[in-house]
Amino acid sequence: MARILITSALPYINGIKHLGNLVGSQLPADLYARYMRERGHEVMFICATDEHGTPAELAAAKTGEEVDAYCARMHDEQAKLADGFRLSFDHYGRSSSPQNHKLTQHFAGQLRKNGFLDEVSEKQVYSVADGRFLPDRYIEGTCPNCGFEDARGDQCDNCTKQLDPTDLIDAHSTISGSTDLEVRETKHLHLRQSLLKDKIDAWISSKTDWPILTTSIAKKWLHDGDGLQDRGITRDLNWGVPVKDGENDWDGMDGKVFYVWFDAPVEYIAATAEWAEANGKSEADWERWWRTDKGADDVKYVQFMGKDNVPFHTLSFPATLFGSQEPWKVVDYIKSFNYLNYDGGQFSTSRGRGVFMDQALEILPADYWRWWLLSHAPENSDAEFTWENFQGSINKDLADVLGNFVSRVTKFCRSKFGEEVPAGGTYSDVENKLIADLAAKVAVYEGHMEAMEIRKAANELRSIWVMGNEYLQTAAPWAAFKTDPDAAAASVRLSLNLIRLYGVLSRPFIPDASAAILSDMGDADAAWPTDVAAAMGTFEAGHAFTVPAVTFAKISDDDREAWAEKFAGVRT
Ligand code: B3M
Ligand code: ZN
Repeated sequence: MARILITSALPYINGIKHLGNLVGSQLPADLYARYMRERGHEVMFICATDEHGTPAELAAAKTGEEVDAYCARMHDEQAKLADGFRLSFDHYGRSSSPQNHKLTQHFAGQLRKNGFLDEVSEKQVYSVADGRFLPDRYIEGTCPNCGFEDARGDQCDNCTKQLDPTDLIDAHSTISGSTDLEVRETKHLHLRQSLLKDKIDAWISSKTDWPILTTSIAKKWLHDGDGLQDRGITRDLNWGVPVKDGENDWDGMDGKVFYVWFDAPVEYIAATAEWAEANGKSEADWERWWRTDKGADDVKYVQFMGKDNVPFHTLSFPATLFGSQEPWKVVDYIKSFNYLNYDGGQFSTSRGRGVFMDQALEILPADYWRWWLLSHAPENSDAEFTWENFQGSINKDLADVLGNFVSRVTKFCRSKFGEEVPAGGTYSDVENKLIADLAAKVAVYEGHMEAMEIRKAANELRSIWVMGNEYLQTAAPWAAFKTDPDAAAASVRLSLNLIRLYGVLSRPFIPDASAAILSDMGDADAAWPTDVAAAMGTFEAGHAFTVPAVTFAKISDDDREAWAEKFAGVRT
């Protein structure tokens, strides 16, 4: 039994996330967490809302709420949706928590003590029209690296380069659109990432098993151009973690807060401390996940995120942890994702384009979305959501293959033998071969789940479902029943065990449907089939079940068209 720490990139607080966000980190992280728990490992699965920065301030200003009230409300809303999608976090924290304030200030103090912070008098963009300093995200312009015209002040979404606002060409305020921008002097803290370049470089190079998507982005920013740059980690904002050196004030830093990307990853740790407090645990209980001097040396730490978050997790956050010169756990594996597009364009929060988490749950159960999103996860390239594809996958995989098998077998059994596993007959070569084939395929499925090869795992699971229908075609118990009822009984017995097996294997992907199937089959707590042959003999003659109600309803053409139209515009 291993100990596995899993974190998903923290969703920004400002607004409901869309399905592209969901499949880019939280949902695959949940799949992995569920699977690892199934296999008996000790899992700590952490997520939180990322609550600082200007986006939160401006979103609150829009609704007329105080920013802390806005964040509290939106946190609850996002937590409810996470629950709706059955994201099985051990804790869903808040980056505005006291724990995160304390830890973030602690890291800054360590970095200062160890010589990794510079106090720099910095030139900052001031918008005369807006009467304020403009934080990164409120300045847009052309990327000096790739020429992309809508690059943001902190990062180019096109080439992923981390930027400073003054790098942009033709910069303008996104608040007023004004180009009347002045550069004024103010003091800020810089994290001297460049001093840690060799250490980070050696660390990344040692990660030979990481996805190419992850290491290629990291290496690009380590080696391209001038290499790893020092980065400003403070901002002139009211909302955020006040700049302090541990618990002490910091000269000349009044009114400044840490940059949201400095405190957000620290929240992975702080949220685990929040978990401890919320559950009546001790400091040692969370430290054993995070401090290698306190038990975390045998933890496997896996992070999930979209590709745009990779630079911060491979360079900036490790720089904070290494620079602290304290024994913090650093990530062991980073699973990153490309983008999911929506019907010929991008999902977009700011433009309200696509399907958002709340809307999705209003029209269909979570399992439908989980299955489609995970089986189409944008692993090796960008993927695209279309309503046709969605309808096709759901109707085929869930309704025709899995749902139909469950329903045919249980209904046939009820009509001929009643709602209990029938006695009589023995498994023939056909059944024994099926069991052997299943065992081999389950091993392949487990390998893909272990390796976080999500599409491959979904494909394997689907092909395991298909085997049931193929078997039914061959064994044809409805025909056998007339001539050899014992053979029919054996077929049905095997098929009922197969439904149970499907229920367990499918649980990480479609937890609600699996739980309903297993409960109807009279084995709600069925354990993972470590021995497939033995698992296929679990239900013996006489075991009672009830025919599950419709497990998956098909999506009609009318529904599809109505939804395509409903979600064609922008969300207001
Ligand atoms: N909130 C960006 C995003 O949601 C950011 C991730 C923080 S992870 C520490 O894409
Ligand atoms: Zn660029």
